[in-house]
Amino acid sequence: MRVLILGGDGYLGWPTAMHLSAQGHEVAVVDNYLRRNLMRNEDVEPLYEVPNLHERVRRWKDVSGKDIEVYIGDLNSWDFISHVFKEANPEAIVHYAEQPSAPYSMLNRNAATLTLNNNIGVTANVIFSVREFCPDAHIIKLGTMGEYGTPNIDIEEGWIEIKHKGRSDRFLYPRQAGSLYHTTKVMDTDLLWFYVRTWGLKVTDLMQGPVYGIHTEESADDEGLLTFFSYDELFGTVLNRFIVQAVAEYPLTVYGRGGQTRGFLNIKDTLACVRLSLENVPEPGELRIFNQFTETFSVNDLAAKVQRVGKHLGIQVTINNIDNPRKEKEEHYYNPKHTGLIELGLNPHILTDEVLSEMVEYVVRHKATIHEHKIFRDTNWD
Ligand code: USQ
Repeated sequence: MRVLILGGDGYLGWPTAMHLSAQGHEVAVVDNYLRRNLMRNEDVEPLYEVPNLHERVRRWKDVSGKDIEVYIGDLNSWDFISHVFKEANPEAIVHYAEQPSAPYSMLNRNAATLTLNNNIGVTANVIFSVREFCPDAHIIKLGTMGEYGTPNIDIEEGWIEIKHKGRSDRFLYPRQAGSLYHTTKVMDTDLLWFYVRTWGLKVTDLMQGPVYGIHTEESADDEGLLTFFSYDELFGTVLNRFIVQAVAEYPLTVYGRGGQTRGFLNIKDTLACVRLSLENVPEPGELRIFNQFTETFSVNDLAAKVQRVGKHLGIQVTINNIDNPRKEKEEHYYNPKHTGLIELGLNPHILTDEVLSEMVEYVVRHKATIHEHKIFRDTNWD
């Protein structure tokens, strides 16, 4: 398939581009380096430098023999996005092109408006571009499990049947996000659902949990193909952060009581989930929603695992319960369903001690470039 990957420079975007290219799809990537710029502006560059998209694509061609087209520009600009869609004529669009950080969205008013304008604006432009240039194309949108929040009932896979005064109907499962970033994802879902109903678009919305991991199959032959590895408070996800903290012998930053529970997945499974969604196309007029994670853990569970693995590797890991900078429940019920992607054929990579050890050992090689001041800066929801 001809696939356009929006946000193709990101933590997930670049590995997805290589994975789909390796599987024989014709891939083009689009990015405006928003995340790179935000990381530089906020002084939170990742653990090691990664080459720009043009260089990444050259390296990929060297190891795989396959071409990936690159477009650099802002998808919020109609001139730019319409040029890209006309030229690439995609059959599927993987939409990652969003400001991806919850803490960044809560930093200040500028960060909040950037998140709102970028995330909602790009999603709207994607919808209008599909309608105008490729109405049969399938939009695969990266949403987040955080759209649901942590309700005191089971979380269904996108939809819920509600019985009320003797009648019943099917609705989007209630959403109640915990940050402005997560709220923009709720707004995206609403926008997509409106245009699915109105224009009969084909959409898959992937409610993804926090991702961990560094290596994917496609990055095995050249370290220059590795994705960003962020460990800072703004752009690093919790398990990646804990691994770097362990290596730096910095006490693990468990926020509050640490009972916050989320659905996690290995970056390799993100790629598999996106490919399975791509290769199993929904019907026109269908908003298909999958809960994209493989295992649930509390923050305390993760800290204990990292501590145990650290001990085996001769690293003494300490855990520090610090005042929670976020507004979130620290102990709660959490039982989200996640069968849709398994039914499509997902074969999960489980978080074993071996997987954790490999990550720790890789980070040890980069210990010299860990900067402690990036680890915690107390970005507060207040
Ligand atoms: N946490 C800590 N200590 C830390 C960092 C995080 O205790 O040093 C806690 C947070 O308070 C939260 C949980 O760990 O309860 C997860 O935090 P996170 O930073 O790994 O994840 P989050 O901010 O929710 O966002 C990440 C990605 C985002 C994605 C989301 C999926 O950055 O793009 O949408 O995971 S989910 O969490 O399911 O909404």
